[in-house]
Amino acid sequence: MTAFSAIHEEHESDKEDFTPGVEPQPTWCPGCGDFAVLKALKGAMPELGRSPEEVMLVTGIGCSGKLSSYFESYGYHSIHGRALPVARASKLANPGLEVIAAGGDGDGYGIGGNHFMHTARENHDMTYIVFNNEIFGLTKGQTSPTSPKGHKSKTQPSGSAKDPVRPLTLSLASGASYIARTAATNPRQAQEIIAEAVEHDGFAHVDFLTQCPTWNKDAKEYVPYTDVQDEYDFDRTDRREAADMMYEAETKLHEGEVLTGRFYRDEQRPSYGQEKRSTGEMPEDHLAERYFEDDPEFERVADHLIDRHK
Ligand SMILES: Cc1ncc(C[n+]2csc(CCOP(=O)(O)OP(=O)(O)O)c2C)c(N)n1
Ligand code: SF4
Ligand SMILES: [Mg+2]
Repeated sequence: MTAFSAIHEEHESDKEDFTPGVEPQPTWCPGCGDFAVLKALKGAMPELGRSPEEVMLVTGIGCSGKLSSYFESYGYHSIHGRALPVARASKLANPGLEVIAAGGDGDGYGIGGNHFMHTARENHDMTYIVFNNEIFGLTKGQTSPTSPKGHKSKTQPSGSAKDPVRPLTLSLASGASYIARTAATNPRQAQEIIAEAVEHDGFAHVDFLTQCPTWNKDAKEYVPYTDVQDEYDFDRTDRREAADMMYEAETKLHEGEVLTGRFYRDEQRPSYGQEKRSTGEMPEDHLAERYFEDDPEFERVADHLIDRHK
């Protein structure tokens, strides 16, 4: 196995293979929804037959950004709002990696909103998990782009005057080809959705509702939740029907009803990489391999990293 052919080989892995030797225990607060994302991700990977050396996890900054420290794989803890550009570069350089980006609502829908919009538009083949706790958690509870109107915080003591971002609608309008919402209180659905998102060829966006009991005490625990597939009759391959369903879910979230599930899927649209390779704009051989295949020092380091996981 080389650094460029790790993926698609047969693997038997266990969720414990994704627990790192260094910092195996997350330092999130008791009751934090972020634990559920880690659990779902660790559960989905063996289900898909993936092993740590096949995965690149890129995170932003926030409590959510710590995910890459607690998950064993290639990882990159980037800067606030910039997980997606790093994830895109990783996928372009080595399409043989399963690339996952993750970060908070402030990170992805606020400061990184521009990257979110264009990564979706270009349909880069990756999974993007947004930990949506409706506040800035790490910096102690300030109002975020998804905080509901009227939400009181240190930055908005009289209550937020602004309507929140509609993440699912924004994602659809931008061009994501797989869009789902799940919740920390719904672990089985969360694992299934993450597995589906990782398998999807194209930009897969998962809005993951993660309660923050420390700084967002007013927030709901995101229960009871309803799975839209069970309760609503809509065609998730139809943009208009998906858009209506998303609008309803986003409106109801702040009225106390949590609608989760799969909202949109487009299997037909080629991913950025597929499109570029089909027009000859991108080489068939991996860019990373092109630069490093003749470099003995790179090979030595790559082999060493891979040996660690054998
Ligand atoms: C460029 C930049 N601006 C601001 C900050 C300060 N900062 C760190 S985390 C954070 C907000 C995190 O909120 P969110 O993305 O929702 O993640 P959470 O902690 O809620 O998981 C901010 C504003 C920073 N690190 N870098
Ligand atoms: S501050 Fe909130 S989001 Fe951060 S670890 Fe604690 S509970 Fe989780
Ligand atoms: Mg947040």
